[in-house]
This record gives sequence, C-alpha cells and structure tokens, in this order.
Amino acid sequence: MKLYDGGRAPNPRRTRIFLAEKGITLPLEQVDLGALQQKSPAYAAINPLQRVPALVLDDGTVITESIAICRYFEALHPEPALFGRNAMEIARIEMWNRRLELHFFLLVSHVFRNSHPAMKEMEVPQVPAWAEANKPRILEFITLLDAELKGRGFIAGDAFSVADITGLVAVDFMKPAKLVVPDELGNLKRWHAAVSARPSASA
Ligand SMILES: N[C@@H](CCC(=O)N[C@@H](CS)C(=O)NCC(=O)O)C(=O)O
Repeated sequence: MKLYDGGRAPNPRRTRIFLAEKGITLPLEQVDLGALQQKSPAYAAINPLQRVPALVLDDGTVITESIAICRYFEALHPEPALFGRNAMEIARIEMWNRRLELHFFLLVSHVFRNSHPAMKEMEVPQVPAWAEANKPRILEFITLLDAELKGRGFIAGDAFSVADITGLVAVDFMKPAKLVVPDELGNLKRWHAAVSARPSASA
C-alpha cells in the first residue's frame, strides 16, 4: 500500500492529519506539484484527474479523494471514530464536513488558484475576478462558523472529527491565499489554536 502525497498541498494534508489521529503510518511517495509531476503520464495512469492524494492498495486498486481515503481507513481502524459513532453523530459530522468543503475550503481554493502567480500553470485560465468574488463569501461563512463555535469545543459537537480536520486545513490554506481571519472572530480563533496544538496538525 502506498499514499501518493503532495507536500504542503491542503488535500493530501487532510489525509495525513487523519492518519496521524488514527496512529497509522504508510509509505508515502511525494508528487512534486511545483514540477507538475501530477500531469506526468505515470501519475495520470494512477489518477486520471491528475490530483493528489491517491492511495494505491497492494492489489493495485486506486482510491482517490481525500475523504474517500479517510473513510477507507475509518472502516479498517474504527478507533478513534472520526466520522461519528451513531446516526446523529454521523449525520452532524457529514453535514459540517460538506458545509466546510462546499462553502469554505473550495472557495479558499478558488481564491488561491485564481490569484496566486505560482498557480498559473495549474489553473488555466486564471480568473482574478473569480478570486475576488469568493472573498466576501468566505467571510460570510467563517462569521457563521464563529457563531456556531460559541460554547462548542469542536465543529460538529463535543468530539474532534474529520470536520475539524477540513476546517483546520481550510483556515491554514487562507494564508497562502492571502486571506485573514478577522480578530473579532474569537471563537474561530480559539478553536483554531486548540486544533493546531494537536500533534496531528504538524503531519
Ligand atoms: N477533491 C479532491 C481534490 C484533490 C486536489 O485538488 N488536490 C490538489 C492539491 S490540494 C492537486 O492535486 N492539485 C493539482 C493540480 O491542480 O494540478 C480531494 O479531496 O482529494
């Protein structure tokens, strides 16, 4: 089994944090995104979408999509449960993970990919106006998230979950996208400091 990884890129980082929370170590192979190695024929044969991460099992089966890879390991190693333990927890975690992906992480990705000079060969064409259009939507979502985090330890409830991993990676991805969390969003900043202090955050 081998995990095709992408250094500082946010989606592979979600998978690495998840594995670290589970205490799972895997052989990693770095795909150099800066050198566009994801577009090489060898990697495109593994993932035709030319994105990382990708997990290749010993029988050659390929699993892509960071959350699909996380679900695979959750099924194999249920503890600690990061997708929930009962119907309500599973639904709440799924709800928050999807909200974070669709209304926050993806939007930060649009800002980064459409405004950063380093992305001009990966995001063709870059549309700077699309980057600008997403900025107020991100602020709107993180303001909502800040209100939700009032009196709550973690995004989807009382326990750390995959939703916190998506949230942590999305907030950290704001930095290269040249976005900042406003100081008045104190609940979000408190939560971010707490999840950043977990050993897995440096994975
Ligand atoms: N939905 C996929 C997204 C994967 C993705 O976009 N990965 C980025 C790195 S964070 C990538 O490989 N980008 C390469 C490119 O755009 O050419 C997932 O969750 O894994």
